[in-house]
Amino acid sequence: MTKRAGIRVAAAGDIHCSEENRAAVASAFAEVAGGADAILLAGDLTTYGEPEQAEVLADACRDLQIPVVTVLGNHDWHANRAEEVVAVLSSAGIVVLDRGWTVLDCGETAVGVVGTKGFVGGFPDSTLTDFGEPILRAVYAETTDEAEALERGLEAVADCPVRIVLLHYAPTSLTIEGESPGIWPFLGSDRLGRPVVEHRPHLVLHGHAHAGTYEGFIGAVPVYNVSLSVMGRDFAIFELEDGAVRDVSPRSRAGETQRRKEVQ
Ligand SMILES: [Mn+2]
Repeated sequence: MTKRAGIRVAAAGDIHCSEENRAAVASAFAEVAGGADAILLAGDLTTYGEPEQAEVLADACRDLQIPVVTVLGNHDWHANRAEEVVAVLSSAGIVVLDRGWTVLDCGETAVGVVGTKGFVGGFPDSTLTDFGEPILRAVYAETTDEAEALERGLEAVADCPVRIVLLHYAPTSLTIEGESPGIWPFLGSDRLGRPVVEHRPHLVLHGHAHAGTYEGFIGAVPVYNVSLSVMGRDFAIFELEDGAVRDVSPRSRAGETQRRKEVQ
């Protein structure tokens, strides 16, 4: 690896592992690990949340020499076996953040990663309010809890020279543009973006919106939707140095986008 000043993180979301893409996932991870200091995954690691599908990702990561940090996505909950999925991933050394945070030691740079799945709730003009039936208010409260966890995590890593927020659901509508407006309330919530406004991490990553937009921002903070089908490549690569973020991703590979059209 050539010497460089900043640190490099590789990021991807909505990998949707299963036996069908085992070989492709393994080769993509082995390849990217040679040019990155860490891999960050924005959830929907599996197709339906089966532990056997998580094994595919675990096998791709087990022998890597760089840290892999992830959050879960809604797909990883579908079989209601999330605890087993997390156990499989953890056994391979993957750090699963759920309303949590971790500090990675990347050479001489401490990288604080604050991560949680996030949840639904919508954006201005399409927001779910805290009103009415208990079950609907419970949905609202779940998003509140996710946002508060981001707040706590960002406070915890405030002293890290590099701070990154990792989500599955979108914290801004800018990176879901391209999706049908009718489903925006299910793609994320701007309430997840409020801790970002206040704490100004260097980089925010999310997935989930497969037909969304790659690049957006919250205030001055860059936000990237790293869903595979948005990127049309296996990973985005970001270089972080002196508070600045540079997208140094390789060009997309022709033909990969179509192959990855899947439901959210
Ligand atoms: Mn999803």
